[in-house]
Amino acid sequence: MHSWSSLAPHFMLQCRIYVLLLGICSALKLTVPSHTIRGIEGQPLTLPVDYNFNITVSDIQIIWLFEKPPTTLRYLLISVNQSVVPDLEYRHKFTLTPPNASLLIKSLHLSDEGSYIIKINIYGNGTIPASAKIQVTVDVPVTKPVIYTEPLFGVVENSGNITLKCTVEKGTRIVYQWMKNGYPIEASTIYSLSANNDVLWIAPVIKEAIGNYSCLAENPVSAMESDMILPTIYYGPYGLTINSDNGQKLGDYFTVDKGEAVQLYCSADSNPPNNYSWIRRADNSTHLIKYGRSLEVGSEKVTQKTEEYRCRAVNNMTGKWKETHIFVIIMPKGLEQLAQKGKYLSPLGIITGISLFLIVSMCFLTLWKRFQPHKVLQQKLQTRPEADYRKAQTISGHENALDDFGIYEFVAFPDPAGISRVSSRSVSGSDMVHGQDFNGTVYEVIRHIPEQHQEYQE
Ligand SMILES: *[C@@H]1O[C@H](CO)[C@@H](O)[C@H](O)[C@H]1NC(C)=O
Ligand SMILES: *[C@@H]1O[C@H](CO)[C@@H](O)[C@H](O)[C@H]1NC(C)=O
Ligand SMILES: *[C@@H]1O[C@H](CO)[C@@H](O)[C@H](O)[C@H]1NC(C)=O
Ligand SMILES: *[C@@H]1O[C@H](CO)[C@@H](O)[C@H](O)[C@H]1NC(C)=O
Ligand SMILES: *[C@@H]1O[C@H](CO)[C@@H](O)[C@H](O)[C@H]1NC(C)=O
Ligand SMILES: *[C@@H]1O[C@H](CO)[C@@H](O)[C@H](O)[C@H]1NC(C)=O
Ligand SMILES: *[C@@H]1O[C@H](CO)[C@@H](O)[C@H](O)[C@H]1NC(C)=O
Ligand SMILES: *[C@@H]1O[C@H](CO)[C@@H](O)[C@H](O)[C@H]1NC(C)=O
Ligand SMILES: *[C@@H]1O[C@H](CO)[C@@H](O)[C@H](O)[C@H]1NC(C)=O
Ligand SMILES: CC(=O)N[C@H]1CO[C@H](CO)[C@@H](O)[C@@H]1O
Repeated sequence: MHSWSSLAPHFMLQCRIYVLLLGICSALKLTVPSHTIRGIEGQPLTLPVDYNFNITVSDIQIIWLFEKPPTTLRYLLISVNQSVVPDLEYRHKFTLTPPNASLLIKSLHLSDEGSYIIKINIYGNGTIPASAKIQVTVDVPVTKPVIYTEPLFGVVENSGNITLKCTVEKGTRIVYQWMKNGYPIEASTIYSLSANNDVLWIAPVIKEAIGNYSCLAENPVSAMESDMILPTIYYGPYGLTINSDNGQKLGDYFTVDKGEAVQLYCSADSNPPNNYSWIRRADNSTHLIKYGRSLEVGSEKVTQKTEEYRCRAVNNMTGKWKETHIFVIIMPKGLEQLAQKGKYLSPLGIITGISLFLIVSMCFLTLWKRFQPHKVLQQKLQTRPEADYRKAQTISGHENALDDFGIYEFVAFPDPAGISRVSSRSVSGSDMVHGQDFNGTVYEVIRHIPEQHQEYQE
């Protein structure tokens, strides 16, 4: 029998305090572990109940009642001692095994939702009653949600909207949550949600909206997540650039050794992939060279010292296109070596070297002007150190140092933008040589050839 041996001493103490304060303590103690129980439709459910008493009793009566607000109280079953008398209407539904007061519901239906009331009476020296109420909710588990997308095909950035609808076949009390790449989505400038969150609108559609979308459907008894969907958003082209794995790039300029070829790659971010085309610009006219991402420019194809190539990226879904250009400069072998050296020497070193060379050249010019005869000069040149002679050759590319006579102008440009302004202007009667150092300074050496019989002042 339930007896009082199971009562812990501290409970007795607590109970005495309750008696003093509230006067609610009794010889019968009825407890329910949980006042709210969530059940699943079609499954059995136990409503657990515990009770204790510390007096000797002859009869134990257990009564279960059901209450659903619009309807009146319904009687389910009653037990006295070991015998159970169910309401015949619910005979197959509820089970009780006295003296255990817990009620077993065999198979839950949505209609079983409501309040279950238990009343226990013990009869010994008088009758002592106790009762409790348990709230039961019944839910249908959610099935895996499916997302419907509208439109079915892609949407062009900034010119459409996307509707995602989360649907579940079964489930009660569903709470929807949209996720992008696994993170919950809140309403924002591009996202709006329906009242119950089952529909997500993306408007305006922007590139940043691209991601894996999923829908989480939850209720008190289950949670299911849909498969991810990746809406198609057409965008771009963005960030058009031209690159090369060989050749040296400085701003818009690529240098290529004479006799070698440079491989140019054009790239821009877009969906669907861009359709690339290459255009060569010579004088004022442009020629479409080829379609495709890459272009090989052989230095022999570059008819001028500097040639402009344009890459155009076209996204045929967005209807947008971008174009960028680069200049390919053919480096004579000698100057390339000098430029290479410039990588290891300080820019100041190169400048000093060239300045020295210019001063020497100026001295020769003066000497030449003063002692007209070529022969004297020729002899003097032959006595020059071999190193100086070779240096002159490397800069000019000419065989004879005599051809190097002229007025040299040294111009330095601190930025690559400066080049285009100068190099596009043709300087008549002069040669132009480009050079560069790694700091971004670009310099040019311009040689003016004076008229044979013109007096040169200064
Ligand atoms: C039973 O317990 C209650 C408090 O829990 C106490 O007031 C009562 O005196 C007890 N009765 C007996 C017979 O021990
Ligand atoms: C319950 O059992 C007790 C003894 O255990 C007995 O005295 C009493 O009559 C029984 N009550 C009923 C309704 O059978
Ligand atoms: C009463 O019955 C329920 C369900 O059948 C069970 O879980 C529980 O352990 C039982 N309690 C006792 C005291 O036997
Ligand atoms: C029965 O209750 C009366 C008063 O309610 C009390 O005087 C008497 O002692 C009780 N008898 C037993 C056996 O608990
Ligand atoms: C979304 O686009 C449809 C037509 O495709 C249009 O009827 C609807 O108003 C648009 N909704 C929003 C929020 O822009
Ligand atoms: C979407 O998910 C797929 C597979 O998990 C992954 O490969 C892809 O990179 C994801 N896309 C985005 C935009 O996160
Ligand atoms: C790019 O577009 C042109 C004309 O629009 C077409 O002839 C060419 O085949 C396209 N190239 C690719 C790779 O789609
Ligand atoms: C290039 O075009 C400009 C104006 O568009 C014109 O003034 C110039 O003469 C043209 N040059 C050549 C070489 O065709
Ligand atoms: C867009 O370009 C792709 C290749 O880049 C091609 O397959 C497709 O047919 C083109 N669509 C239209 C409408 O031009
Ligand atoms: C573009 C660049 O790096 N310029 C630097 C060149 O070097 C001077 C000092 O030597 C710096 O002040 C510039 O910023």
